Amino acid sequence: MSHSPVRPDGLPLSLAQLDRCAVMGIINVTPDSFSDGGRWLESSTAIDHGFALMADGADLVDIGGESTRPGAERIPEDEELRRVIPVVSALAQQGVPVSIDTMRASVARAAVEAGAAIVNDISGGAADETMYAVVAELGVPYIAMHWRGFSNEMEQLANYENVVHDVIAELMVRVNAAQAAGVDPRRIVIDPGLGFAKKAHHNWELLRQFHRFTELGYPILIGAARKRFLGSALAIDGEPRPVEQRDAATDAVTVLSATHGAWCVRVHSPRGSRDAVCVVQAWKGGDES
Ligand code: PMM
Repeated sequence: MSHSPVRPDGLPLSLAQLDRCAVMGIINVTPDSFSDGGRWLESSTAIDHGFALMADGADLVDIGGESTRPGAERIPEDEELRRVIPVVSALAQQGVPVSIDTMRASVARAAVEAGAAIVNDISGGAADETMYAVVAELGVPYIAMHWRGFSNEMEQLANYENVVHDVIAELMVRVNAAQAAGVDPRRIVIDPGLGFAKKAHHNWELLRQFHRFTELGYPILIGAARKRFLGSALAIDGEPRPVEQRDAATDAVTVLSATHGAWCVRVHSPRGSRDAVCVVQAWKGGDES
């Protein structure tokens, strides 16, 4: 029996051969992301950080130029391109598997032309009507996240009848539209979008019912890293745990995600998650060594 998670077709070899949950290291080339904003804004520091993430256990890196923190305003397309393309290109040239975190088809295209192997679209195609056609043409794996609106409005959109049912229904609308526009269904990854138009209890309910997502048959990506709901779960006397002290909690989510069959976890600090996914794999019996 295979213990490998369901993964998308079309991955670079190093990821296609992986028999465990993959660990994606995050590079936010932004001045204002909630956890690492401003730290990697210079291309050279972002590139160095990419190599450091790989040395620290990441299997791939996710490069984004637009902050998605609640309340953030959008940036112009040329600014997004200026931030991400040199970083994508330098890392991809050195053989690092790269995914591009963007809601813009033009940025996705430029990044793939610069060497990116995966498109990670937090809007699941809802922010740019040309995204699906471009992804279909590029032929790369496509991560479609559940999303209800841009960062400056998402706090007001966190209302659900039944969060698991609603998120799956809305995500499937996007996935079906992607397929109708020519995206290969075997290249689609789904992501419940933790923290995006979701309150803490919504995130926990989505994680609690992880099996409802695996039942859909698509590979799954989980992005819980250092998010606010983890800070609240660790609060003492109502004081949330500070952002930079949430990595152990992130790694705990990694253990559970990998146990439940996630294809990939997206994290800031890969070492703990890498160790965690190796332990889960050994526990499941996937490692014969
Ligand atoms: N979260 C953030 C950004 N991009 N992409 C996917 N697929 N899933 C996520 O949960 C996700 C994402 C925001 O977190 P950050 O500011 O720490 O990068």
